[in-house]
Amino acid sequence: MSEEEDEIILSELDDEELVQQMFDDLYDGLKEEIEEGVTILLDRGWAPYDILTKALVGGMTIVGADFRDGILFVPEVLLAANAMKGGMAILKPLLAETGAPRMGTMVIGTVKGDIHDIGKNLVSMMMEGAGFEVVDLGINNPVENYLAALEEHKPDILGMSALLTTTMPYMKVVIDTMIEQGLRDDYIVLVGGAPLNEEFGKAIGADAYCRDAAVAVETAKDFVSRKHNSLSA
Ligand code: B12
Repeated sequence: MSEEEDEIILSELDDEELVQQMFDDLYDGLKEEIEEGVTILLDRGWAPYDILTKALVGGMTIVGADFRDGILFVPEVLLAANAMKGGMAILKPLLAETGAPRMGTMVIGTVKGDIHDIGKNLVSMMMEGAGFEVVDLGINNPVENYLAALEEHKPDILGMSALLTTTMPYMKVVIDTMIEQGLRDDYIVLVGGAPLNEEFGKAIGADAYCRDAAVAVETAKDFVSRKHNSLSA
């Protein structure tokens, strides 16, 4: 890093400059700077959700584009992901602290062969903030993990995440196994991840594909209230 960059004092930047600087810091994988930036924006009255979407997800979108174009490589992206997680950790309790009424339970995990977890973690955070209890199975989950968690936690919703075109078909393996075991209709199945789309969600037999965490929350609320209404009818 050049001396000039060393001298940037984040707290002296206005909001717009700070967000731009956070994009750069995320790109450079500077976790402490990202944590500082998040704290400054919180002190300035920014809503945790806005910091998450505008500063962190916004920065990750730039990283994603340069990774796709071969400008960034796995080690750099891992550092950026680590910096993003540092910022997310500060926001997590704040997003969960909304005092929302209990909505239901969700089991969520990234499918077998896939280690991407930033999007899944974001969905978990937002769902918790909306009043759902979330059981997070982490990454690289074979079908057995999902089935064991369904059995143990009896959630309303099963959420699966996949970021690779090579791992997204595994979601169908999980759903087909649920069908074979007569379990499919007991759960609302939501799927997500950058390479998916609505058509894919339908084709594999999910209840819905959600393009981002905010849509996931709205969709989950909608399905859970429909489920409760149909049970009480
Ligand atoms: C960060 C990253 C990594 C990091 C992951 C770190 C981590 N802890 O997650 C590292 C460096 C480890 C990595 C590795 C690899 N990656 Co990668 N990675 C990315 C990158 C740049 C960003 C993903 C991300 O975090 N996005 C930000 C989050 C917030 O968005 P999101 O994940 O889409 O999640 C949102 C929605 O999709 C939705 N959602 C997500 N999950 C769920 C689940 C449910 C239930 C619901 C309802 C909604 C939902 O809500 C989320 C929040 O809004 C993407 C680029 C991209 N455009 O996606 C490539 C990308 C996914 N990776 C890619 C590749 C190729 C790889 C590697 C194979 C590279 C390699 N040569 O080794 C490996 C694979 C490792 C593996 N086996 O999984 C490709 C995939 C191409 C393809 N078509 O399959 C991409 C698209 C980059 C590219 N264009 O080339 N990667």
